[in-house]
Amino acid sequence: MATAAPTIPKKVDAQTAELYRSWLRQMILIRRFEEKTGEAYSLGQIGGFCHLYIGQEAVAVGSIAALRHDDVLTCSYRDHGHALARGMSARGIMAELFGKATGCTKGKGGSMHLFDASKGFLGGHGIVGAHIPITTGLAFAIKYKKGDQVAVCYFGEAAVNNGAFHEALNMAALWKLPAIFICENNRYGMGTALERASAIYDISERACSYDMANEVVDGQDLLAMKAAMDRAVTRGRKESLPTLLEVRTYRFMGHSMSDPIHGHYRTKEEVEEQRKRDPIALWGDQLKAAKLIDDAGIKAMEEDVMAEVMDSLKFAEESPDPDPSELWTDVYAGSN
Ligand SMILES: Cc1ncc(C[n+]2csc(CCOP(=O)(O)OP(=O)(O)O)c2C)c(N)n1
Ligand SMILES: [Mg+2]
Repeated sequence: MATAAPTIPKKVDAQTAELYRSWLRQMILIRRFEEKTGEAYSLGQIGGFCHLYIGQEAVAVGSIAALRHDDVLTCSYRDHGHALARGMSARGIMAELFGKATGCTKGKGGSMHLFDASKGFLGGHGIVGAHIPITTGLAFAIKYKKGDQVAVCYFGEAAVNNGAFHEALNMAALWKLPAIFICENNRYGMGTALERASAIYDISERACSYDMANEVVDGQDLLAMKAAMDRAVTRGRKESLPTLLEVRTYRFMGHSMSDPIHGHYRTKEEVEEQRKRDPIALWGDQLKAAKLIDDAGIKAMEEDVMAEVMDSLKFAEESPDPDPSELWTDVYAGSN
């Protein structure tokens, strides 16, 4: 790892303590939300593809915590966690998964295409790597308009095999754009031509023939993720320079709902070993050690989160299907 792992300072003011607890709540929300998503999918309430983010929560929560509301981001189809971390409502996301009219894109996008321009959340993209050049374009637009926002792109390590990745990073480096490329290296890229896992390491070494700052980050460590992202955001805002973060993480579930958790291309032992570094448990333990929360506090948080998730489920179940005439409308017609 490039830098020593940051820890919670000895003295934390009340506002920071609240912020730290809110990150734990966000991660628990993503976890419980997706567990319910998995159940609803198995019951046939959710159709199409559905990729869970369980195990990777600290990446989205830690990095999005470093952003401003007017920054923009794109991500892959594994997008529920990023959308929740960005503050999109559990109701709007769950209804979208159910294909309902009240979903964040009126039921037109589904799991892989969550979108909310008002939050700078520009998708949810089903084509591996397609959103990487789009993000370079977003960063170009920011620089062209003399803004100080950053454009962030989350993608899996298998996207690095895509020519568009190299073009997009090359241009961002040459044009000195405020882009942050976050490679979520969860070790497996499924659904390749050979239908087998591609364990790919050292993305940074492969990718950084480009003139761009890069770091390898422990994605299960929330504070490490936040600190690396802070550095990348400062570089983007103050110097208009891009960054590549290769984040080492792991997904605890299968690639998608049709993929087994283990047995096919990874062993039960491997998954169990990785589960020992569950990002939620790690952050919860850090907060407890710093006496910023106790077991009763975590229990109350769990209950509060569960109420929010169950509310989103009820909302999605009771919401109407989109009217067929919606086939011809544009969710964002008239918006900028
Ligand atoms: C251009 C393209 N090729 C193939 C696919 C099929 N596909 C869907 S997910 C995936 C694996 C991607 O793995 P990775 O980028 O590591 O992301 P992860 O699923 O691990 O989050 C593939 C090959 C696709 N969606 N788009
Ligand atoms: Mg992967």
